[in-house]
Parts: sequence; structure tokens; C-alpha cells
Amino acid sequence: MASKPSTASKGGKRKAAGKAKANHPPAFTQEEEQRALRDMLLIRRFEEKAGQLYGMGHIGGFLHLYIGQEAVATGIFMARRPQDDVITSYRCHAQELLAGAEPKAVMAELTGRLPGVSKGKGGSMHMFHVAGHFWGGHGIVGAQVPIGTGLAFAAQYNGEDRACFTFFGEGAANQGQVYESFNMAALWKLPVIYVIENNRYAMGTEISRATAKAEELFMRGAAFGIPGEQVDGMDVRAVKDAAERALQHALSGKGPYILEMQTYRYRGHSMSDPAKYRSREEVQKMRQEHDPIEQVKRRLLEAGWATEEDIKAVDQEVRKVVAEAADFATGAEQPPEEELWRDVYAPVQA
Ligand SMILES: Cc1ncc(C[n+]2csc(CCOP(=O)(O)OP(=O)(O)O)c2C)c(N)n1
Repeated sequence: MASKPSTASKGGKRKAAGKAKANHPPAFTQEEEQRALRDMLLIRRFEEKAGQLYGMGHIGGFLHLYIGQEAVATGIFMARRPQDDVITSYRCHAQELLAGAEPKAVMAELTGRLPGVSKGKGGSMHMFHVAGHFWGGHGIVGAQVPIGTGLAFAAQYNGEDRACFTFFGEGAANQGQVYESFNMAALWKLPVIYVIENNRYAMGTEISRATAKAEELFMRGAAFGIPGEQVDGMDVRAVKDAAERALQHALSGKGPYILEMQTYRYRGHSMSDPAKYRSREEVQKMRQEHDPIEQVKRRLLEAGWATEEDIKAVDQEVRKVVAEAADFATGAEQPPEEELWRDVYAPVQA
């Protein structure tokens, strides 16, 4: 079963690992469905607008969109407690918004303006929200994995009640530092949950062309005794359910846990990717059959918890927030030249 953790057994044989589709997550309450709808719509509309601003020349540098993957960050944030840490790669706008950053300040970071979350100096890949325990936003593939492991070490060392959700892509799952982190996390039983966002494509390569045992990424910790689960990452209920189980495990002193989220990104790796490595039909099929937002809408309608008009009203409200953020971000002040020298080093306390 997908919901059962798998580790290597004593005889060297692995327990059977199910497919993501076999997962039957517990139903959401009306409130949870409504929250999931709004959060995922905010992320999608925000990303669509960011894509437009990039096309108009308002955003420079890289821009990696999260469209299609909304259920992963949303489900994790529904399970995490406010004190739990989160860290991710350069594909980070969704986590930044869910951690509580103002959409205006996030968009202003994308356009490189002073009121941006990193004063316009970080851009798309380097955003943080310390008050919301979100620690970035990292451009080096896999680099956030040891940092997330370190955050979990700090929690354990300081006797604090928190765990760290450490996101990384399936491409990053082949990086050496991931396994150094797994070793330390397992050895010291650190409260860290490794969230592998398997969107099936790294920068320009389909997973099976670059990754051994591509269908079993959740087993990547088996040699260290780290349990793992494969999760339907297009279903926000499955994500939340698995994240709660993983958090429970990590907080009970049993150490790290791996969640392989089977997800999909609709857009290219970044804005400059023509995505020639897959067909339009494949993307279309995912959108039609597995879209995370459409799944929530369908359930809300079927349960009689919302009408088409109610759903449209949420969308309108979110579009307004995003449009205001875009206006703000394109009209805000640029960082002055002296900002270049600020925030380079942390102040040292004697
Ligand atoms: C150490 C390092 N190697 C290569 C790159 C270039 N690069 C940026 S993203 C990327 C692909 C990563 O794919 P994945 O981890 O699956 O994440 P996704 O972009 O799919 O979210 C590569 C190779 C980099 N930034 N850092």
C-alpha cells in the first residue's frame, strides 16, 4: 500500500511498495477543502501572473514556476505546525506564500524592488520568511538538503519541539550531499522529513533517462533504515495525510522519513525551457485527469459544499490579490546602490 512505510527488511528483501494510485486518503472536512482550494488557487494565479510579467520583461534572471505541483506544498503546510521549519529549492514561491509572506512583497522580489521579501536582491530563487519558519529558496541543486538536516539538528540540540520539512526534486535526489545528510539524520535520529517532489523531469531530462530505480525514489533511504512512502502528490488529501504521519514519526524520536510525492509540472523547468522532451498530449492528459485544483472543485460541488458561483468568487478574490501584487511590484522603488553592500555578512555578536 502506498500509505504503508517501507524499509529494507532483515533478510534483505523489501516489503512490497504500492503505487500512488492505491492510496485512499481520509476525506477532508468542508473547511479543509475550502482552505485547499483557496491556497492552491492563490499559488496558481500568482504563478500565472509571474509568467506574464516575465514575458513583459518585468522579471529578470530565472523564474521557475510551480504550476501543477500546488497540492504538494499546500498539503504539507496543512499538516505542519507553525513552528515546523520548511526549506526548498529555487522553485519556492508557493512555500513563501504559504509561510505567510505578503503576495505584494513576493511579487516585488520577483521584479527586483526594494519592498521585496529579500529587498529585491534575491529574486525568484532566494526568498525567505523567517517569521513563518521558511528558510528559502536555494539555487544550488540539493544544497538545501544538508541545511534542512541542520535545522533538524538544531531543533534536537536545543530541545525544541519542531521538525523540518526539506523539499527537493527527483533530479536533486541523485546528489551526493543528499546521502551524507541521510546518514547523519538516521544516525542521530533527527526530526527531518525529506519531501522528494518527483515531477518526472529535471532540467531537460525525463526521470528514467537519468535515474536508477526511478520508480522507487521513496526507497532511497533504505540503506540507512529511513522509511519512505510514495504519495499521490496531485491529491492534496493524500499529501496532508502522509505528511501528518511523517511528522508524527519524526517528532516521536524515530528520526527521518521520506515522502516521494508523485507530481507533475505543467510548465517548462524555467521560463527559458521549450520543454521539447515531452509531448503536448502528455501535459494535456495530466491537466485533464489529475489537476489538483479541479479535484478539490469537483469534491466541493459533489458534496454540495459550494456552488459554481462560490468557486468563481474565490477565484475572483484571489485574482484581485494577485493583480494588486503585480501593480505594486511593477511600480515599487528599485533598491538604491548602497543596498549592494548591505546584508552581505551577518552581524557578529562579541
Ligand atoms: C549543483 C547544481 N548542478 C546543476 C544545476 C543546474 N540545474 C538547475 S535545476 C536542475 C534540475 C533539477 O531538477 P529537480 O531536482 O528534479 O527539480 P525541479 O527543477 O524538477 O523542481 C539543474 C541540473 C544547479 N543549479 N546546481
